[in-house]
Amino acid sequence: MNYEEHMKRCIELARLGEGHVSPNPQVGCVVLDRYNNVISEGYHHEYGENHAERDALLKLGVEDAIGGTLVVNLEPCSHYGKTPPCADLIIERGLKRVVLGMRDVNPIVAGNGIRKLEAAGIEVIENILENECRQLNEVFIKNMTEHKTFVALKTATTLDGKIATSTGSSKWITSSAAREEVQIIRKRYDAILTSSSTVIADNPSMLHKNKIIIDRELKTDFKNSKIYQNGNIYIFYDEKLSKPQVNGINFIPTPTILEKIDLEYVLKKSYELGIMSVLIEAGGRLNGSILEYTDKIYQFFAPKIVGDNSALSCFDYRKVENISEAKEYKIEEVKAFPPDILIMLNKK
Ligand code: AOF
Ligand code: ZN
Repeated sequence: MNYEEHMKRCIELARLGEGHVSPNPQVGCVVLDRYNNVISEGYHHEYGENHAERDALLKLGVEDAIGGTLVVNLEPCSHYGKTPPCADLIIERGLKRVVLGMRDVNPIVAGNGIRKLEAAGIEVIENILENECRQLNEVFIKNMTEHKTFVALKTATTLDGKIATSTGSSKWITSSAAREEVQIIRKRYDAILTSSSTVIADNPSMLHKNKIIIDRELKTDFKNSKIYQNGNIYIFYDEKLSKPQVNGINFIPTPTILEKIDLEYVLKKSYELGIMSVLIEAGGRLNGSILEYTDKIYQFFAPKIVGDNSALSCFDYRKVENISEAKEYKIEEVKAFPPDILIMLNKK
């Protein structure tokens, strides 16, 4: 039996929960009867609600899944959390086989779900489309294993890597299809993160439920900048300044290193605030300085060339002499948003 097609469907179902399940993983599930016909599907819809396996099994009569197979992208849980253990329900419903994409990295579960199922005589098949399943839950994996916020970065440039001309003219480099995709990418992350320079230069709205702004010298206009008009706002500023009082804005005093905000502190604090992932949308200097903490890059390219050495670059923060000092990435995926393209890269 080839379970890959069913696992692909699990991943598709899991993605329906994107933007709603953080800090939990995205999980989808397909149930097959004893003749391998699909009889139910489910996914984790919302943080705190039923897990994917429970969502799929509760749609069936109590005897429907006897002798069947349950396919799921993550090891079924074995703990009492917001809901009882999925492994128990799978056993109760009489399934004979569980096919999974990856073991859970949550230490409370990690292997215990599999042990529980096997102890009940259920066959467990592991690692179906494991890489795809890991990719799907890269944020959850980083959170669980490193206790750190996942950092993604989006930039949109010309072929020569420019984000604006030397006068700051940048609207628009990419076309509408690419810009619509950016809205979708934003929803994937718990917060967006930008700098005072971007707020002052572009006055963007950056619609999102959580916005982090690095404003060391408290230079932005807290009353009138569009970015402050909605969402939860967190402003990181130099701890040596006195804390401003503006309704609805959280000002976070931050240590500096050589007159620059300590980015590691910003990310650590964000994690403590429950922000499990951020999307950086900023200019060349912040993009460059935060690269060392960046797990993933979304780079849109428009088929345009500025050709001006003093135009603003997307990563512009240091002097490099030898090409061997260049940071290297792995291309995960390339997608067309005509006339532009998107390259998704992960840390090597
Ligand atoms: C989910 N959805 O479909 C599966 C999860 O706090 P709880 O009770 O919701 O448990 C969350 C943990 O359950 C999560 O960290 C992961 O280890 C496991 N599996 N979680 O949110 C699911 N299958
Ligand atoms: Zn569960």
